[in-house]
Amino acid sequence: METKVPTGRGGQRRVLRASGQSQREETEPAFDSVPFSSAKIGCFFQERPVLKNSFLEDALLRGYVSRHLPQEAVISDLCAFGGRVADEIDVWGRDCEVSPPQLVQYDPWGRRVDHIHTSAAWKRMKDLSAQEGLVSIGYERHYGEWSRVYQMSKLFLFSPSSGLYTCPLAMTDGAAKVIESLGISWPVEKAFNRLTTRKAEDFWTSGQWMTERQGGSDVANGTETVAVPQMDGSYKLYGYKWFTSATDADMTLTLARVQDASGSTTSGSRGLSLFYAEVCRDESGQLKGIEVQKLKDKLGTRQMPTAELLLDGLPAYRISVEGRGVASIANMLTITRIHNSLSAAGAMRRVVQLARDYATRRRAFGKLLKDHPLHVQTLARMEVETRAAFLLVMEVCRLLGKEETGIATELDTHLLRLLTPVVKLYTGKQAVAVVSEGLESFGGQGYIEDTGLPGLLRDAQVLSIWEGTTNVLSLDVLRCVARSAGMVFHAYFSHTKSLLAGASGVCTLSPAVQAVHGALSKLELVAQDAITKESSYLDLAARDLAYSLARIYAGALLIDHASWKGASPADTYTALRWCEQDLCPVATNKEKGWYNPGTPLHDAALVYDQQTHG
Ligand code: MFK
Repeated sequence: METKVPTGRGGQRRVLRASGQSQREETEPAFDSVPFSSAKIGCFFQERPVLKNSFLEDALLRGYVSRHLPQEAVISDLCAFGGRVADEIDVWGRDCEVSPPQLVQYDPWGRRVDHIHTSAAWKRMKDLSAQEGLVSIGYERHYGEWSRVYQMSKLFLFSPSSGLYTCPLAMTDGAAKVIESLGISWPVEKAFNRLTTRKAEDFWTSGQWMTERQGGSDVANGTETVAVPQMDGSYKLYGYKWFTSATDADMTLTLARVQDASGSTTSGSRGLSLFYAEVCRDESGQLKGIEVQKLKDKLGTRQMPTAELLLDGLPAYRISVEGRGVASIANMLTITRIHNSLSAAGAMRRVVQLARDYATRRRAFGKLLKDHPLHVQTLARMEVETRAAFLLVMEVCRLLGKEETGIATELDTHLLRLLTPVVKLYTGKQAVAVVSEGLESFGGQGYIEDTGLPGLLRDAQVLSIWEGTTNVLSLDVLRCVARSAGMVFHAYFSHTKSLLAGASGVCTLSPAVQAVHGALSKLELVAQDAITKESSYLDLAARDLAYSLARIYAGALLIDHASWKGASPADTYTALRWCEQDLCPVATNKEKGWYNPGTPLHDAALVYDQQTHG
């Protein structure tokens, strides 16, 4: 038992403590002058990083939009949306993370129901996506060839706060694109209207169920799902879809092999057709033709339901010519890969924005982090990577917009085909590196779950995996070079040179321009030499080739942006710094003999080294 007596002099207070029958008087420090006495948690609290309007905070995005799409309506919409993301939506995104989806397979009476319960915030994201036009802007085309840039700029602001709702939007956009390219008619006309509406009550999202048990890369050989023709011209699908993301979608596009009258199917890519199916329930409340086997336990992207599905007679319609499934779904892959790249750039931008804000609040070694040049150097390196990623992504959006409004030249179309996998693979890798570095800039707090920061890294890790891994996409680059008989390269070289031409009179940029010209010359030599090489040699060089294409092109884009009349000194500095790196690693590594016939043997001997020592 103790009694506190008012504070005496010197910041001390007297305390009467009971001791047996008597009382003794002691002194102890007063709370207001000595920390850790009463509340025991001290009185210093680190200020958190503050998310501000991501449009106003992003000088490059604002510059890019002012340059290419200076319409007042667009700028004010992006500005308002950037504010909404910070003030309202970001909290919903966090709710999606802390309230992940749950699967209820059976009702209390034992009936199979397969309900995927998602959070209220996830559902709000769906309504918001329709109302803000996050898919529809790309199809309304009010801004002609720049409509995609507008749509993707908005998604860029949304992505890191979206609680991964950008994933269903990517597939929704991809499905709309496939339907549009195949023809908007029965049975997909209604679906197209719903995918591209601004009315929340009508809006549908789509899945893209491509991956089966044998894997998601080698789709041609890994797809076992069969399509059994029905009397009315429709099909029933039977198969096991191993990795279906955003499984709460209203419809899906998926691949299957049509069974002939004898029950046989055609193997390989030629046997695959594309199907459209609605995800709906029968009168008893059961999913029609689908059983949700389980939700996947993933490293990140936990906000979003990803499931294993048994297709057990799923009613579907074939929407491609028989055997043209892969070629038909390729349009979806183009769109989802662009969205993937956008998410990568968005994640980088977010972590840089938070880190630079934090550096104005966090004090260490006697000064704010922003006053430590080494810290700011690190942030500047992240900023350079982020700017390059942003311009790469916007470039594919620009080309996509041209293609969709019928004004793309043949070279533009080749360039879009080449750059889509290149940008996806490069930004996916950059995102992991930049977000990881970003977490470090918060010290230990970057590793603490409820700051929301670690989720950025977990979610970034998927970006190099889904929609084609780095190696699968590098090989896709080789395939599109071969299929176009080199035309994609021709488009690449000519457009890169035209980007540089605009900067020829800008002397501050000349070291960067020279570096890109030099790298292009090296790349041209590698390409000429490659024609004479075996495919095994080319495969080994594929990843370095893709990286070279990305780095050189990003250099040209940064230079082009820096030579625009509205550019800032920071734009010039970015271009110079970017172009100081090895822009053409394929030439560098070729010189080292990395693709020579003996190298794979050495690689394998190293990887499987079993030698015991001593
Ligand atoms: C935040 C946003 C993220 C979005 C999240 C979505 C989550 C969903 C999770 C997943 O679904 S992950 C599954 C991802 N899987 C892939 O991305 C597949 C990776 N594998 C490939 O890309 C392979 O290269 C491919 C399956 C396409 C290879 O299949 P094939 O049958 O060996 O293709 P082939 O023979 O090379 O090409 C067949 C046709 O398609 C050809 O047309 P033609 O017959 O007219 O000549 C090709 O030109 C065409 N094609 C193939 N790839 C193309 C393409 N066309 C355009 N672009 C492409 N990329």
